[in-house]
Amino acid sequence: MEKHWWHKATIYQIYPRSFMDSNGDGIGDIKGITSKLDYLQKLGITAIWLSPVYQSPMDDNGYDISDYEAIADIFGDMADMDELLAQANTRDIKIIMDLVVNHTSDEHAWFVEARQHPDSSERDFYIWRDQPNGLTSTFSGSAWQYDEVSGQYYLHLFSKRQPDLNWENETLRHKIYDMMNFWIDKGIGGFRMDVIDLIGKVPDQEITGNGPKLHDYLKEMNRASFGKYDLLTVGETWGATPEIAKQYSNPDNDELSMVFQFEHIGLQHKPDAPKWDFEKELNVPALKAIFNKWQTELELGQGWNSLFWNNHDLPRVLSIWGNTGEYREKSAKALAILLHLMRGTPYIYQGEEIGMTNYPFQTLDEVDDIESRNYAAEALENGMPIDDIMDSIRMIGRDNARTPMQWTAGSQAGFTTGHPWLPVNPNHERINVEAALADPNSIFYIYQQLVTLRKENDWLVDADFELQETVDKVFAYIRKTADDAYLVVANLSNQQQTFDLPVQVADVVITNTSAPQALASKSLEPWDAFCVKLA
Ligand code: TEU
Ligand code: CA
Repeated sequence: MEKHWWHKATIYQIYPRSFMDSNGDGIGDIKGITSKLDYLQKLGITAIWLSPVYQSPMDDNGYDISDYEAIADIFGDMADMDELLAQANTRDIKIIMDLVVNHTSDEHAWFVEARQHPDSSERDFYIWRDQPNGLTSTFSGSAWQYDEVSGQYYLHLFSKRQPDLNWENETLRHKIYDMMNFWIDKGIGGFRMDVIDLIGKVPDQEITGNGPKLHDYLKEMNRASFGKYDLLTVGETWGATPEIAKQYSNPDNDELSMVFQFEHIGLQHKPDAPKWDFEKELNVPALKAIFNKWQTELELGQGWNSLFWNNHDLPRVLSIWGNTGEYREKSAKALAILLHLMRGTPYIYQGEEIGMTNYPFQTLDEVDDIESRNYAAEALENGMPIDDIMDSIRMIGRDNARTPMQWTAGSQAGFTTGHPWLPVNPNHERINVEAALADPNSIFYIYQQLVTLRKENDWLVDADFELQETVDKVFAYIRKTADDAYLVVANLSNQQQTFDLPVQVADVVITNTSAPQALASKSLEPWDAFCVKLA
């Protein structure tokens, strides 16, 4: 299998609004990111996935783009972006841009023209119908918005201010490819592709994900833009199965490098229920089965996966699946060791490396995210008690991932000298970068060690995955090559668990406990996790 740089890379996701504010307006910005590159270089990551910084009315915090080739004023300007690229590249850190091309903002020039002039060529860049059908928006309500200028409805699978693009229109597609080449020519390291599985939609048949022309469009995009370069392209594909993931990421298919699939994340809510109907406890056996499927059915050379617990849309993993009390640090290390030693490219979401947690939102007016606000409005209308609504938002609302990065124990966690756009978590007094760097046993140094292990060990890419039979709450697997075998074990519970696997240890690779003792005693303390090389 041809190896690429991203097979051994670890990627760090930055949500620019919340990472670092350089000018005191309470909003993170590009200069703030540049000022923290030395920290990221210390962590050892190879690339940054930068959530959108383009011009936007910020209806969905930048996932509603009004100009793909301009920087939003609150984040800085194109000179700042060029400086970030230059400063990152001198540190061998690539910048992966967020490509949001399922939809634009309703303030994009194309949509303004399309809406005002129904006979314009831009009209067909979007999806207009005389009557709505049953399609609904992820952000609540119908996916069709009536527009009085033309008396038609336009499609928006997300907010009313995010009209879906019509990928059937060839002119539109080539304008997207031109924009992608504008960014490629700036020396970026690749693209994360927002809800890319939706661009093949067939609205009249109410088909949204995995539409019939989806892979044709991706092959055309590959040929017209990134295919000529060694870039990382990762598609956000909520509905992917291992078979579909092979279509996207088989090197012979000339589509993408890898996918973000979310089957494990689906365990955060009840089956076939909206995310707000969250599961209170991690179903470890189900988690093992999902990872076993993905690790074995996406065979080496036939496709490639990402590995993640967190992103800007998800609750902090410690709050929903880990422990935020006495085992906060130990559970964070266990989850990191378990995930990063599988096959795939790991993604670290800002603050995950220091064990940041959800935020204790008290009232609705503390909540910013349009998805949560629309959910709350709809749920209130349906008579749901505000306390139940706030329970859901506190556990699984997207703002939990978007509270400011916690740099110090000081004022506003060192994120801003002004008033932050979203409140800083009070626990920043003990959970912050400064404290983490000063503590050799911090979560940070486990992540740093995992990042280095991946860079230095081919087995992390090549070795096969064999799930081990264990008690429910223990997740154990062996990574095996022709010559070596590595055992990874994690007790994903607050209780002691038995673990009896007769093995000979040749070497301890990484651990948050005393691995040999745990193996000898045939029992694991809460959140014990380790990797050992087998004799
Ligand atoms: O998210 C895709 C998406 O569907 C998520 O919004 C997800 O369904 C939901 O958050 C689950 O809680 C991408 C971006 O990551 C997200 O931030 C954007 O809001 C969305 O697309 C629209 O661009
Ligand atoms: Ca700022």
